[in-house]
Amino acid sequence: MTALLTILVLVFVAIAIWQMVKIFDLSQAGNSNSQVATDKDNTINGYLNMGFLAFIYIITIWSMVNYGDLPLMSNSASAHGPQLDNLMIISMVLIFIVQTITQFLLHYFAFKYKGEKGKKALFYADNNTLEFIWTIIPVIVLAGLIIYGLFTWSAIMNVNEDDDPLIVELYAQQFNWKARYGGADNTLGKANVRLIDIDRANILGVDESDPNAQDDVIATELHLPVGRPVLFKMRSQDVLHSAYMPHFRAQMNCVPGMTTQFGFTPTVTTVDMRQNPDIIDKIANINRIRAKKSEKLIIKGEEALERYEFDYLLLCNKICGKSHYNMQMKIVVETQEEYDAWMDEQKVFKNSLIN
Ligand SMILES: [Cu+2]
Repeated sequence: MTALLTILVLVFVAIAIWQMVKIFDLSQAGNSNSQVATDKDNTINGYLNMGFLAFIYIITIWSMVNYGDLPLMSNSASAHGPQLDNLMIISMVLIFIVQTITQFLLHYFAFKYKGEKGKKALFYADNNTLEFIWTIIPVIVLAGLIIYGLFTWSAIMNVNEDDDPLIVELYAQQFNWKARYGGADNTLGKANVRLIDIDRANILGVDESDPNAQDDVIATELHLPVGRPVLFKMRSQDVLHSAYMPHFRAQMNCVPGMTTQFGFTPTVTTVDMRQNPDIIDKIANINRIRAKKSEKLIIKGEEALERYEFDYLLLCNKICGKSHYNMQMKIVVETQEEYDAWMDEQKVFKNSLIN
């Protein structure tokens, strides 16, 4: 922060000096140095402008070589994930091509028609064919992208209730998540923040009189059986949060006072994802960085960092307060048997209350 402020102060001081020099120049009587650019000025600026174009291209290539390897971009873990990744990749490739060409044209024409003594601009009023072409091409491309996006969106958002999805409530509060399962009947009991009773450990405000609520299970880890559609019902206790499950290409706002929903089918178990070569590379890289940091920590007499192991995560993606960055819950995708075994260990709602 101090560094940023120092830089800002230096920038403002530089601007002030520059402005003062300009005022001084202008106030000189019998000013001989003209404000009109000479051919030499224009040529220098023309080449600087082309140099800037080269700089943009070089920095783009450099970024792609150094940061272009995004293993998570091609390893979605949900049934709809590949559709969304396709949409993303098509959009990015299109934007990249259009940007590369238009950026070049912008700089090239500025260079080609730079001011020169004796060169006069041609007055060219309009050309309907040209205008038609540069209107219709973006219209077709954009309409195609938007319609494709809308179809993808509705395919993802329309959860078929006939598939008997597992119903899970994601409950957001500053700054943690809880997952609530419907129990044997797969039906969530009614809940309302007004029913929260901390003294009795009813932390989600579940309605104790609702028969559907009795076998509900509240967990601090989100376990999902692989291959079964899940329908999430999101609630928030306090402010806007956003349930973000990047590996499953899922995100939905959690809004106080209403229930939102998002459904997906997990397709890869946590165990299988840990075996994925891209993920192994990524994790190895993270652990290399951790090992390097640990060396420094040990020299300082502090504890070394733990080895990192891959896990799916539910993150909060709305800045919701001071511990927002750490608002997360582990997601475990497992086989139906493992899921059932885990569920058997959980306490049902009616037995979790303090009387
Ligand atoms: Cu949050």
